[in-house]
Amino acid sequence: LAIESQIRSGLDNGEFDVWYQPIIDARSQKMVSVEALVRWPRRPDGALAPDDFITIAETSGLIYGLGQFVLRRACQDLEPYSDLKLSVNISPAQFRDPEFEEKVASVLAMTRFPPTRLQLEVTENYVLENPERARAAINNLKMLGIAVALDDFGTGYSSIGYLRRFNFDTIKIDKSLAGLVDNDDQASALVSGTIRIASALGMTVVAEGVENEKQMKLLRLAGCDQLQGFWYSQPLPIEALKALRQQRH
Ligand code: G
Ligand code: G
Ligand code: MN
Ligand code: NA
Repeated sequence: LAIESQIRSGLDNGEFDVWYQPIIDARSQKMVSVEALVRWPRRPDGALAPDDFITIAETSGLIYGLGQFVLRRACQDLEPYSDLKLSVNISPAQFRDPEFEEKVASVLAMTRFPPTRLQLEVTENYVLENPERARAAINNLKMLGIAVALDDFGTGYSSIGYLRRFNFDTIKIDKSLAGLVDNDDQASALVSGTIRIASALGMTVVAEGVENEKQMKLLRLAGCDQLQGFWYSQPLPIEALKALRQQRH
């Protein structure tokens, strides 16, 4: 409860930040997109990990306000950089709001951010929780021109079947799987099989958690379209992202 009320006052007092991790085109090695990641540099006891406060925000209903904040801030920050797409994480709880799609549309209108530059990342939990609502929401978003990505693929029950049943534009192979390609043959086979199937279904394939050159090369060779990870960059504040973008343009 203590953290809950701190999140609430943190939102009121503008304590949250949004950082951006570059997503790199595997062929050109240029930055083509960024993933928005919320940060809370909380005083006086230091930063609290997003995993922890997002869980609390989800169970307390504060995720609606936090999610709106992240989307609005990210659209505002990225609007001027028309060569970059923007990918934003959405909690399953946010989709329970029947007006979710309308709220996204109104943030886009308010920030003048083109829907075709926005992608929303959802995890399979979201699809499992309410498949009918998931299908409808994904289709509504796509009708607005927004892309939808299946995040964290390779954790949990991740099934190839979801790729077909729901019209995901993008699949993001989780770092716990993609990060093994340089030293685990089974993981490597799983990754290349996933890439082949997703590509055949017309999806963009992104590998997360790329931490070294060998992984980068193996994932590129296996057919990943885009790469993301510490090998390229940590998540960065908007000013640092702007500086890096000049170099990778
Ligand atoms: O950097 P990293 O520690 O940011 O993120 C930890 C986890 O928190 C990841 O699973 C990530 O998807 C999630 N996360 C980060 N930012 C957001 C956000 O704005 N909304 C939601 N729902 N999840 C986020
Ligand atoms: O769950 P999701 O995929 O949205 O979470 C992204 C998380 O992965 C963030 O916490 C981000 O900081 C972290 N991350 C990004 N790149 C790397 C990487 O190369 N290695 C590791 N270990 N984590 C990473
Ligand atoms: Mn993500
Ligand atoms: Na992930």
